[in-house]
Amino acid sequence: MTVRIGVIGAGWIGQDHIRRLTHVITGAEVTAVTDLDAAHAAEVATGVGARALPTGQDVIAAPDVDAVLVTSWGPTHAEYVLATIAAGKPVFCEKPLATSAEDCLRIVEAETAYGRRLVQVGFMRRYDAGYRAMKQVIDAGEIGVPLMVHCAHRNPTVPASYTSAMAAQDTAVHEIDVLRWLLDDEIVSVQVVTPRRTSKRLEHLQDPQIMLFETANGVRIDLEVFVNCQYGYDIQCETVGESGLVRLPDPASPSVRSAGRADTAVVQDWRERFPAAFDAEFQEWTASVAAATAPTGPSAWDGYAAIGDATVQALESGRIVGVAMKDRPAFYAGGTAGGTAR
Ligand code: NAD
Ligand code: ISE
Repeated sequence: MTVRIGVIGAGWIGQDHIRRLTHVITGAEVTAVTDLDAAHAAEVATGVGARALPTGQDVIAAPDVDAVLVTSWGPTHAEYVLATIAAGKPVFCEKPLATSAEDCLRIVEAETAYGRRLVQVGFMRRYDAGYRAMKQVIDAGEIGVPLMVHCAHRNPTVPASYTSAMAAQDTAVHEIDVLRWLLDDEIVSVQVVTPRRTSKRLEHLQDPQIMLFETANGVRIDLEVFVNCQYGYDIQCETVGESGLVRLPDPASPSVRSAGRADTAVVQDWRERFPAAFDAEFQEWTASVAAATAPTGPSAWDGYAAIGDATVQALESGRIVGVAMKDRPAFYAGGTAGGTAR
């Protein structure tokens, strides 16, 4: 069976996933596309032989759409995910699942009431070979019990629409998700420390930020979020255990020696950094839709657990803020990860 997919939002990642679904993975075709910019949606749709539809609701209702991909702006995700659940169709939602814990919980409740998992969240790092190798090392006990994790999440620049709260809601969600999965642990408190601000930022923005998390098992995590670092898209993670440490590898890149220097390029964005992870994520999701089985990747519950309300409060108050999560419904039992994306 070829899964017919409708896409809501044809911006950077929408177009990249449309390319992936059309040319890279097997078993999927894009049949419908919408975007606030109708002319742009028409252009993107024509490029892959799909229809352009006026709204997201039209995409969700379309009879030639078996499953929905939400790649619009974060604040619009909840509305589309809820409407797709109501239509009884599977939905892959790029991160964040929603921009508040309240909206994430509405999705969790709607999916639980529907009685079957329909939602997968785009936390693609769980599919990255480097993170998977780290998890194997930790799970095998090779570094002993994890004690500390040092992370950095750096982007070269961000657009003017990026706010200080998005450092938590849009950027650090990746680390919160992947650390819950790596450590099989939950974040219980957070503090945000604000260093001197870079001059290479828009006036409204606190950048960088240092987020200090504590987990239920007492692991301490420091995460530097620096979204105007200028030099590249740089994701670092080092887990220190009782008897060793494991460090996330950088992407393979040749070292070039020329003119008296040895240089290694730094990738510039998420497309260059995680291409294989995105491909694996979509191949597995498409297969689950085709088989009419529950998605195997990060769930709506994982989307809720990663959302950064407490981190935003910590930034705004300057205090240590406790993370008050609801009890996980039995519906989402089975660890902090979805399924095979462990
Ligand atoms: P973008 O601004 O390039 O694209 C978003 C598109 O959605 C725009 O074309 C916009 O017109 C459209 N849109 C907005 N609201 C809409 C609505 N209500 N209905 C239809 N279309 C709408 O942004 P982007 O970089 O492509 O990011 C999109 C989403 O993907 C965000 O949630 C972002 O966090 C996520 N993302 C994830 C990763 C990752 O590493 N997994 C990387 C980039 C972006
Ligand atoms: C963006 O939306 C992503 O998901 C990128 O992976 C992340 O690095 C960036 O900070 C986000 O804004």
